[in-house]
Amino acid sequence: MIEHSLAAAREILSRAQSVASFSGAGLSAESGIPTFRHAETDALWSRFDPMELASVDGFAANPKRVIDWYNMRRSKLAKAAPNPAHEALARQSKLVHITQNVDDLLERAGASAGRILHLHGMIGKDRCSASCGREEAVELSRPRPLRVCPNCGEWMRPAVVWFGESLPAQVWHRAETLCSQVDCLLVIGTSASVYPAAGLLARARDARKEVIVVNTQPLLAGDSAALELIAPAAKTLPQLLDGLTLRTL
Ligand code: BJW
Repeated sequence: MIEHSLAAAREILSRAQSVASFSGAGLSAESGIPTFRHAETDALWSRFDPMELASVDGFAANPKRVIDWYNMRRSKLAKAAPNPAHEALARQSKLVHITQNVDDLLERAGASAGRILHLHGMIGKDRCSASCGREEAVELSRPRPLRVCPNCGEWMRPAVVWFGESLPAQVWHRAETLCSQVDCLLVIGTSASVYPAAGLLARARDARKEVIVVNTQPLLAGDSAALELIAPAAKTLPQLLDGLTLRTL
């Protein structure tokens, strides 16, 4: 069955003039990076309260707890490596990758940073919580403890998008535009439950674009317009993509 779907998906991709990828935490799961909601794994939001750790109010209530938690995740990411799914995507050098992931595993796999749209920011950067404009790169293996902004004295915080915060406007605009324009959206390892990012999938489906989903669990029950490959990304993406030359517009 998966072989049949794989062949059908390759056929769709080889016909498409333009393709973009749209990924979530499942893409990095096989690198040992926990997902947020995947029931079968040790998902972050099954162990931690998102409102305490990924919201402005949670940070204001206990900034040290939030920074310590992000630093724990940074140390883990420093020891992780891209998996074959990142590598298969990175080999498609003309593809644009829209990702909700805050890790840098696509970059480390060799994808060009200019072709990666990080909708939810990057864990490898800090920024001033008062938005004075200060940004600093973070050494993942040696993240610094809670500290104040050297410009304005407010707390520095991870440059990621928390609940209730807007996505970076230009990145979001580019992603939205792409999803209306490409012939095919390749959706990898996301539960598509967090908005507005999840709306990209609906946007592509509404515009009657081809949608191919790679996920270990069914995502689009009953949607005959989309093709779902129910399988792990690290095994599936090389089989799906290698030998094809895809481009995004
Ligand atoms: C595999 C696999 C393998 C596993 N191979 N597959 C009520 C109050 C406040 C806000 C809201 C509200 N109701 C709705 C909202 C809006 C909210 C939202 O959508 N909430 C929903 C949860 C209901 N959204 C926002 O707040 C956004 N901002 C916004 O809307 O601004 C406007 C606004 C302003 C003011 C008030 C309200 C709105 C911002 C969202 C920011 C999300 N941030 C996070 C944390 C980022 C930083 C960090 O990393 O710490 O982003 S949350 C988390 O979820 C993270 C992810 O990017 C995001 C999506 O998760 P993803 O990637 O889909 O992962 P999972 O774990 O859900 O799924 C993994 C999938 O992989 C599963 O399907 C597995 O099956 C699969 N899988 N292994 C292939 N090997």
